[in-house]
Amino acid sequence: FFAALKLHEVFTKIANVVPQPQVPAGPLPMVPENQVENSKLTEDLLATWMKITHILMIFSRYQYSLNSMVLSEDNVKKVVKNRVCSVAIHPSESIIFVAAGDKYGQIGLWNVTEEGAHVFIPHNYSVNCMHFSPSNPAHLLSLSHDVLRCGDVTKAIFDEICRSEGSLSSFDFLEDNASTAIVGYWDGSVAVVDRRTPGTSLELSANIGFKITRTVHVHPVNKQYFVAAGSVDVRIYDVRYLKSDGNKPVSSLNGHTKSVASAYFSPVTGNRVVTVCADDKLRVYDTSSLSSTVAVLSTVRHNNNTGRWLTRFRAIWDPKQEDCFVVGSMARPRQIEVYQDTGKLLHSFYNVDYLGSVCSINVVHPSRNILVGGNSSGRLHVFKEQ
Ligand SMILES: *[C@@H]1O[C@H](CO)[C@@H](O)[C@H](O)[C@H]1NC(C)=O
Ligand SMILES: *[C@@H]1O[C@H](CO)[C@@H](O)[C@H](O)[C@H]1NC(C)=O
Ligand SMILES: *[C@@H]1O[C@H](CO)[C@@H](O)[C@H](O)[C@H]1NC(C)=O
Ligand SMILES: *[C@@H]1O[C@H](CO)[C@@H](O)[C@H](O)[C@H]1NC(C)=O
Ligand SMILES: CC(=O)N[C@H]1CO[C@H](CO)[C@@H](O)[C@@H]1O
Repeated sequence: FFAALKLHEVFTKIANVVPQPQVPAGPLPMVPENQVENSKLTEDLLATWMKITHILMIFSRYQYSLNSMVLSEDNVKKVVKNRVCSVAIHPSESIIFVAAGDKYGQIGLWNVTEEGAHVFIPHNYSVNCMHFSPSNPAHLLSLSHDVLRCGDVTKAIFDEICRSEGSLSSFDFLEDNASTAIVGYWDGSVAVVDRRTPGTSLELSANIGFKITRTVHVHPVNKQYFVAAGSVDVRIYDVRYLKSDGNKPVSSLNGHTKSVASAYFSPVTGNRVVTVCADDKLRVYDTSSLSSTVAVLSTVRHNNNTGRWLTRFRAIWDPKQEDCFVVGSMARPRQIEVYQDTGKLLHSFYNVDYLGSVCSINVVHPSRNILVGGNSSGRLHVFKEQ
């Protein structure tokens, strides 16, 4: 109590010494204390304040990060011999490490901060789909027509996970630990792979009534659901109820009038699916509740006429941004586009000096601002923050 009393006395004394405020009530002009000497510097300071605010107001933080990503000469490299059919990026935060799979079975690995890329040939046919294992990125899984392999750097082996008579198109993990996966077949069916069972055969092959299955993708939260996309069909199934025949979808994503190149769930909630269709449309569906038919949220006209020499476009979500996806483009100058799920074009990545071709296959780093685009002669282009 005495200490508090003392303190009170001290404050009263100080208050008596400090001069009374001279500032009038009401609005005051924003002029600095020693106006005459520093007027130019003050003007600059206030202009800077205005400018940085303006940038923040017209661009979201996300757009700001997209704008900061650039392509330099060093970050373009031929990594595989032929057309890029798949790309994967290692989740490392310090070193940019990418893998590209090509049309004739090559996998190129590239440490982007280094000169050379190194080519391996673990497949006989096109490498259609590739992912680093989410729980153990020492494993690079790669799928070609006849086989799914796991490149294990700790053993220096491209092991075989499953071998198939039918022709495989794509795969995705059913769990983060990558012990089971769903695979799609060009003949339309899908199958489950369980790595814990011995041998390299598939567990269950299921006819889902598709003519073609090009992509399969597992829901990020409810991992029993996967979306399959093929000719004009895009449907969501529950893997727990798959049987060899007579499978009924949980949901259908209707409206496609030509063949569909890809369908992927949004990365955090799975509340959206984006599709690319040969009818020149990108469609975003609202999959927040999985009723038998789900509604289209937005449609974007998008020239998909890649022709026979280029890989077809696949729109992929930015894993860091639940509502934005990335897709190649036929527009000139050559560019890679970023859209919001509302259909709004947010950003175009281009560089007239170093991006002179169409990038059909792209991948975005899970935590850093890095985008990798692959073209049809084995070249990768890495846009990154400087
Ligand atoms: C990759 O590049 C980084 C930066 O130059 C270097 O420190 C690292 O040793 C390289 N790693 C390999 C495996 O070449
Ligand atoms: C790749 O093709 C060669 C030549 O046709 C064949 O001998 C080999 O068995 C094939 N490899 C695999 C893994 O199927
Ligand atoms: C992988 O995860 C699933 C589901 O969480 C679990 O049932 C399974 O035992 C795990 N497998 C391994 C090898 O850890
Ligand atoms: C791929 O990119 C490289 C470098 O940007 C370019 O020289 C090459 O012509 C491109 N390939 C195709 C098929 O457009
Ligand atoms: C409208 C249109 O030109 N659609 C094209 C989209 O791309 C596919 C495949 O390249 C073509 O077959 C379609 O004609």
